[in-house]
Parts: sequence; structure tokens; C-alpha cells
Amino acid sequence: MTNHGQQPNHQSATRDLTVAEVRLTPILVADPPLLNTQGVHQPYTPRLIVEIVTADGVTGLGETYGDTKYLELARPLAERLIGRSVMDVNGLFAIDLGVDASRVQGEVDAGGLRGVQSADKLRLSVLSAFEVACLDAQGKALGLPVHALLGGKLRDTVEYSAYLFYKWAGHPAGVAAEPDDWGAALDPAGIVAQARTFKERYGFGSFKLKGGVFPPDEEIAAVRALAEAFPGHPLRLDPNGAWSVETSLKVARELGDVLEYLEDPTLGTPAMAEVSAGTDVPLATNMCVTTFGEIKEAFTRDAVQVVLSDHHYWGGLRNTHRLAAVCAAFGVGISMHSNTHLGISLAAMTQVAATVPGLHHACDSHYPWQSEDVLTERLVFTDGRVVVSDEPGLGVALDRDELARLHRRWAEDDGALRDRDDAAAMRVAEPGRRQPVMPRW
Ligand code: GKR
Ligand code: MG
Repeated sequence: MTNHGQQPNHQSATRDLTVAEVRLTPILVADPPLLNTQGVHQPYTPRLIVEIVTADGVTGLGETYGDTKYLELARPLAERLIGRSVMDVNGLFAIDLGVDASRVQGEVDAGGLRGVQSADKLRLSVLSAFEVACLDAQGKALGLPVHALLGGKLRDTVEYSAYLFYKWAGHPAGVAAEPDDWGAALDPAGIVAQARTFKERYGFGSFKLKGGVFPPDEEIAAVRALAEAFPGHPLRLDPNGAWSVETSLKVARELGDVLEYLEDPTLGTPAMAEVSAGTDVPLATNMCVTTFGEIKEAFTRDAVQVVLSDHHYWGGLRNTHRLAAVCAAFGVGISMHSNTHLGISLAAMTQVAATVPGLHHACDSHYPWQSEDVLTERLVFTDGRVVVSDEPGLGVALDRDELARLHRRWAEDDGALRDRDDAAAMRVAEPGRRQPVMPRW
């Protein structure tokens, strides 16, 4: 018998996969003073931890951005999930979150570091954490790892690249922050020293430098120094769109012999297409293709050769597969982008990356920069790789004390750090500094 118009009934004699409770815990996580073209990371960054609990007491975990605009959508969504099934992931994505498009009109994502902001991208950035939590709960209930639910793993480990940043030794004087043991990195020698530490601690075999911080010649010198210190290791440089077409082509000419790819040298598909036409260096992006709607123009104009997926804003692990399929159809490579994130997200990234065919580039991850996590056991990088867990679900467990501690930090914050704003954090150190106008060089 069918039950048209009703929620699918996944209750069985042995398990009840109905959502009985959804817990949302916003937290603030310590972040070092990492520099980018917009400014500097705040001392604490907001994340949201999602727990979906079934009637049988199985808990699925998810993680996404914790800024106010995401929390405002996550709260009503959490209420609407009660009584649905964690198996009903297609139904989850059909829920209208009522995002008012005019609210994000003309906005950029993450202060200009993550491409456009659109109502749909905002919606997907919230839904993705719930999707991951549903998949985690499904896996735990069925005794299967998430990768099995996605069709099975194609690899036993996932390779990540070291994510190098120019950074200060510490946050500005007088700013409450956690210390870090990485030291400053503000010139080629500092970047090479940071890369050595990454290699010693985690065994990474490829390196990405976050650029757009200093004039291009200084960043070219840093990449040259990396090439000399680590011959044969794949290198990437990512100024987050801070250069003109002309500057991008100059950098491509000067570093063409050592770059695996150049990431978002300039802003927007037309400018990226111009750079692409003028160089053989592959171009990667997490800025001009961040939604399905942007694919057609970028691919038909050959503006990018590698798309850096990110399950948070592409709409989850299943959408990551859809993106990979479109990329494959156009002969465009795929890899993975990262913002500041914790272990739940790294576990999700690793599970999906294990199942994506044709993943030929090491994925990005900020995780080594996070000294705090909400897991009972941190995920580890060995030889630059994370082992794909075969445990049920994501294979990770929450440390409730740590979750409560990081939530207290969020609750006690006066609101200043609850929304990521790298430009504002930079103005604390340099009060007169203006919002950068792109292209900067
Ligand atoms: O965290 O400073 C940062 C990065 O610049 C990040 O915001 C970017 O979105 O890492 C990202 C990237 O690859 O562009
Ligand atoms: Mg990037």
C-alpha cells in the first residue's frame, strides 16, 4: 500500500529512524592570525555543530558555518525535522527555508573569499550539515560507513595538501586569543620554515600558499623558495582574486614551471577565461564556480581546469558527486576547498573524497591550524593522508565537555566574533586600513 502525500515510514520492528530531537550547538573555535587578501583571521571563528537524534537514540553529526545568517536558518529547520526520517534526505533538500533573496542581493560569500552569495547557496550551506548528520545517523543505524552509503570507497586514504599561510606570531596585543606554536611567516624563509613544520608533523607532499597578501613579486619569491626547498612537490598559489589579468599572466609566466595550478588569480569568469587563454598553467577555483548555475559559462569558456568542491556550500556529499559528474563530463578536474573547520567536517570530506572518481589533486584542509576540536579523538594525517574510516557513519564521536566549553565561549561573546569578518580583525591591528579594492595588484 502506498502512503501518498505522507512522510515515508521507515519504522521497523528493530529500528526507528524517525528524528526525535535535533541539537544545534554554535561554538567559537580558536584560530591563529592567518593572513589573506581581505585581512586576518579573527582569534575565534564561529562553527555550528548539528546533532540529529533518532527515536532509537542514534545520533548523527554534522558541522557547518556558525555565523548568524546560518544559525537563523538552521533553528527553524531543526524544528521542522522532528518526526521526519533520517533516510529522507531528498525530502530534506525539498524543504523551503524561506531564504529571502533580497537579503543576500549583491553580497559576496565570506567577505569575498568564497565567491558569490546567493539565497540558494546560503540554504545549501545549512542543509549540508543536516545531510551529513542524516548520513552519519543512517550509517550508525545500519552499521555501515558513510562511504558505503555513497556507493563505496575507491581509495583507502585521502591525500591532503599542506595549507601554508602568511601569518603573524600572534593576534594583536590586547586581543584575547589562544597562543599557537607556529611562529610568524612573513617572507620566503618564513614560508619555507612553515612548510617544513607541516611536512615534519603531517608528512604532506604538496603545498598550497594562500597569497594575495603581499605584492606579487614577494609571493613569487616565496613559491620559488618552496620549489627549491621541496623539488618535485606540487605547489599552488591562491590570491583569492587579488590580481588583474595582466598580473595573473605575469605570475603564471614566472612560476609556470613549478605550479601544479594557480588558484583564483583574478575575479570572475570573464577575467579567469582571459587568463586561461593566455597560459598553459591550469587554473583552479573556489570563487568563480561555487554554484551549479555558474558552471555553464565557466566551462564553456574554458575559464577553469579544476573545480575545488566544498560540501558545505555545494549542498552536501551527494551534491559533491553531482558536481564531480558534471566536471568529468566537461573534462574539468576536481579537488576540494577548505575553510576553517573541525574534525566532523574533515571526516565528511574524507568519506566523500574516498568515493569520488578521478580525484587527481590533493584536497585542501585548514584542520592542522585548529588546535581545538569537539571530537574524542582528533583525526590524524600520516604521509599527508587521512585513512578512510570503515566504522559506522563518519566514524567519529563527540567530546561533550569540549563542545560545552566552546559553546560557553560563544555564549559569553558579546557578538563581536559571532560573524566571520577578516577585514574587521585586520582593522584592530591597522585602524586606518581600508577595505581592499579588487584587483589589488
Ligand atoms: O581562510 O583565509 C582563509 C581562506 O582564504 C579561505 O577563506 C578561502 O575560502 O581557503 C579558501 C580558499 O581557498 O580560497
Ligand atoms: Mg581558494
